[in-house]
Amino acid sequence: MYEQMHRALFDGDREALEELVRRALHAREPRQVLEEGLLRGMARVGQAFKEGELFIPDVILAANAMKAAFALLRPALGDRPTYHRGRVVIGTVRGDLHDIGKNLVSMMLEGGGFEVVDLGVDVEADRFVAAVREQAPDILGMSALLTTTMPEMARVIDRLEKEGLRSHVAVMIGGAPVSEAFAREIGADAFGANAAEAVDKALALIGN
Ligand code: B12
Repeated sequence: MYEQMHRALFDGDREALEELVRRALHAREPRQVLEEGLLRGMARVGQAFKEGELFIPDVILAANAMKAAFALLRPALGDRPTYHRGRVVIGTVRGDLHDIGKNLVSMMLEGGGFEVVDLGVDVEADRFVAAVREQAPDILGMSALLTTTMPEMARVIDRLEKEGLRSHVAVMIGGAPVSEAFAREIGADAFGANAAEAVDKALALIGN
């Protein structure tokens, strides 16, 4: 069944993927469907893109199918009784339009009991700063998938410092090219390698 999901992602076949996810949810754990079905499938799409087997339009179709499948999984993942643990403002940094990972992190954080304010993609430093001022989140999450947009994370942290807001919010960063070392280098408080780790790190940051 997971193999079929990977195939549907490869083919960008949204309807087939949705149907497979609906069926899987009767028999499997939602978290397993997410990890074994969708995430592993998307990793294979990424690999095929890198090797020139798939092209950008294929990846966009796969991404759209993935989004639709997430939407079906979301209620199942968030089904457990949750309570308000803290607020997270999250976004993909300026110049970067990748949002699949960020959306997944948002979804898992919500499932983990956090209130999430999602600023979307291509978010300017000014907007991050304004959101921290207005929403007073416990955590600011930033995502970057391009090596060229990673420095934008440092710029946002600088701006928070200049505005006197840095001590009011913990900063957590992630995205495929981002690392623990980079997080330390730019003065972020945490790095999450994947959505599950993002939840663990967020809980640690708020002292849970
Ligand atoms: C899908 C995709 C696209 C889609 C994006 C669709 C969308 N709505 O997101 C499209 C086709 C639009 C696209 C465009 C481009 N892309 Co692209 N894309 C990818 C691809 C194949 C998969 C990314 C993905 O969604 N992965 C699945 C998710 C679940 O994983 P993730 O994003 O890593 O997120 C996880 C963790 O990183 C972490 N995480 C992520 N964010 C955060 C945030 C926090 C706070 C935390 C704690 C954790 C966390 O948790 C997530 C869940 O587990 C990658 C290849 C790859 N292997 O990453 C290339 C890739 C990122 N793209 C790349 C490139 C070059 C581009 C383009 C420049 C291509 C072009 N020539 O136009 C454009 C740039 C557009 C722009 N300005 O942003 C390169 C980047 C190379 C580099 N070193 O910078 C990659 C690596 C492909 C490659 N090997 O060349 N892309």
